[in-house]
Amino acid sequence: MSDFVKVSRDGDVAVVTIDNPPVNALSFRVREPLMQALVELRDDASVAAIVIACAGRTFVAGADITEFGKPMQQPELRAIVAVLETIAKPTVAAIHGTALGGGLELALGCHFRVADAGAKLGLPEVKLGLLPGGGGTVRLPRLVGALKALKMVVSGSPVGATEAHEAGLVDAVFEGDLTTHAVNFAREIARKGGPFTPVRDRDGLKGTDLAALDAEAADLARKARGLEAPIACAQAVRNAVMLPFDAALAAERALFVKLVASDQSRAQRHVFFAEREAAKLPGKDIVKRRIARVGVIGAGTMGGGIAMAFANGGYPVTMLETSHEALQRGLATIDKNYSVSVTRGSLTADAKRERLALFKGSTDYADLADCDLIVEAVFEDMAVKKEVFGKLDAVAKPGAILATNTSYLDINEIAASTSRPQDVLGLHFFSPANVMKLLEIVRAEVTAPDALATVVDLARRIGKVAVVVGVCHGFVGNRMLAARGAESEALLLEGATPSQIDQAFTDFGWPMGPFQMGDLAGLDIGWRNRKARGQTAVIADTLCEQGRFGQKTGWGFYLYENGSRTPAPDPEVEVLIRDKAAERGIAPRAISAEEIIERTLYPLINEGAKILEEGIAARASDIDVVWVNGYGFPVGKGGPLFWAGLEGPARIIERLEYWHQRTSKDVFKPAPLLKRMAETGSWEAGG
Ligand code: T1G
Repeated sequence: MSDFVKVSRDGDVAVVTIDNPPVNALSFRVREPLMQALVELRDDASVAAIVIACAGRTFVAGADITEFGKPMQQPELRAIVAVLETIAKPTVAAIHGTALGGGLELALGCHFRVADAGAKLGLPEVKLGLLPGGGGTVRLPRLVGALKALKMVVSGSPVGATEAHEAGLVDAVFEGDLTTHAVNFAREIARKGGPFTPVRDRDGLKGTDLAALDAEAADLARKARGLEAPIACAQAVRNAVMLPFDAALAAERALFVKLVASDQSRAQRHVFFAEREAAKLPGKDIVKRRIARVGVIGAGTMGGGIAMAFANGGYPVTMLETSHEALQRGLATIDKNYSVSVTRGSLTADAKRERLALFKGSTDYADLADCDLIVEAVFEDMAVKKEVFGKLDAVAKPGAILATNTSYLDINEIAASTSRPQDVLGLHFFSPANVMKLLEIVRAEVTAPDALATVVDLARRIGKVAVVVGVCHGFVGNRMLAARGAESEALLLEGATPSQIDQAFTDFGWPMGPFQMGDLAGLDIGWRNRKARGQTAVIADTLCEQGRFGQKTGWGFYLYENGSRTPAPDPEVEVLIRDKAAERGIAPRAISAEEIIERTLYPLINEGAKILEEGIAARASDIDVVWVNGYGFPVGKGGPLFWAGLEGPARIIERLEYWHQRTSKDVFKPAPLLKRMAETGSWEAGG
């Protein structure tokens, strides 16, 4: 008997309970006793059936990701599943919480799977730059069909118990005491008698429409944006259709071994743990404040999205606007956004009704008096912010957390304008706030630890990835973005075109380049920000002076015909760029994609190093989480500071010094911490 695998009996049914908190990962310390238990129970004639269940909040959430990259200790999951399939008596997996990756593969080794009504089942390995390595790509199609399996394996998204039941993945769904239901289910099956067909022999592949499968795979491949894992996943499912079972299993193994050693998977595993690390605050067991109702000031694009993010998390929201018209406009936009989700099928009409019922509109600050958290999302102007926080200070209840959604203003100054600076912090959402996962939480100098801990926990409850940062202009994300933006503009003047630069970024793995992104977000936002700071960007400013704000005005760096979102190069912009360059005596020259990446991403990394030196970010991995979740940095590269390790810090410094010499620009002056990282290989200050 082991601490991690316990065997109990309910009459002639044996229950094997895995107990490896927090998520019952299939670590070696679980696999070894599990294998032993299954062999013993297989050979124990007094046992008529076997149930595999888990203690704690979830079924097995996968292989132990921390073991990857290290020599694998035997037995491996594949060997355990192979033994499971030699067991003649019925085996039943009892699934509650999540059965993910190796956890679902273990369950696929059983003859039957029963699930709690709230359970989720999936193979998310692709999100770690991997593919299922325990037979999932070969067994799942035999249960749910090749097309369904392909979608599940390439998306990595789990399915609910009901959908799993409809698809044939689980045999029964229960409410209440799952283990008891599973034991009764197993006993009934055993009483009816076998033979019991292992999943490997099921006929789910019969009548597979290969053309449809290949079409789906091709469509998914187009969306992979340079990631290897989705392609490998599709190949493995196709192998399951085309090859005999064992040959397909061996092919899956070969693909797995290749991917697990890849830089992409190392990068994606880095991001997995970095997101969890980012939510850890210094100090133990800080008592969090109770958040029952949220107030949002401003019903514009950001305010509306923020309010939806909280309502989507189940929080009642009071929306405040200066006028009834503005309020109704904001609420109407929210209603429209939910209707779009219903039309798309990502939300039911009932859910829409439930969420809208959480909204209360007002034009009276007094109606915020019962809110535990109030988020301000008004015009980005310090005087306006201080006026709002002054009113909030007067009406908000003691202990309420007062948050600003500013994306660059000094939060210490805003906090100091109230009588309760310890309750003030920044909640920097990214547009659209109800969609973007990142939440940059800005701690001001005197923000109380319990206020911080409360909003970090709240972020997780509304499905956001939280990163805590300090106060500086632009915080972490926008400060680094400014370094990249300035060089993007300089490259235009020196001869590159917006399309050429954007192409270099999409080839690198970004969803879109800086100029398409600018047009999507609206060039006027950056313009207002630069004007507020007395800064200029000659080309972007000129475009804005002409009313070229991007998609929202149908023209920006690109043209958007008749409201389309497809950017078309605009010859007038290229003429404008050449004219501005000529005015500055800059002769155009050919610029390579390599130079574009070098001159935009190396300064970005360098700025990240400075941010770490200043303690604005607590960890290098926090900066990676900000860029992957807030700015579309390719997850397969792990974020800018992880990528710096792959790219080679010595090369980055050499090229920064080269450009520093040529341009005398500070953004190219290598930061001391970057130099130390090149020597030590670690971003940790003491590394
Ligand atoms: N291995 C190791 N540690 C894990 C882990 C795993 N599979 N899953 C979670 N943890 C740690 C996590 O780092 C955190 O640690 C703590 O558990 C709680 O996690 C052969 C190749 C299950 C939905 O991809 O998606 O199987 O920070 O904060 O929000 O084919 O964890 O507290 O120190 O995320 O409640 C496939 C990964 C693996 C699922 C729970 N499985 N996990 O979410 O808790 S590859 C996955 C999750 C594989 C096989 C292959 C989530 C969760 P710490 P948490 P949560």
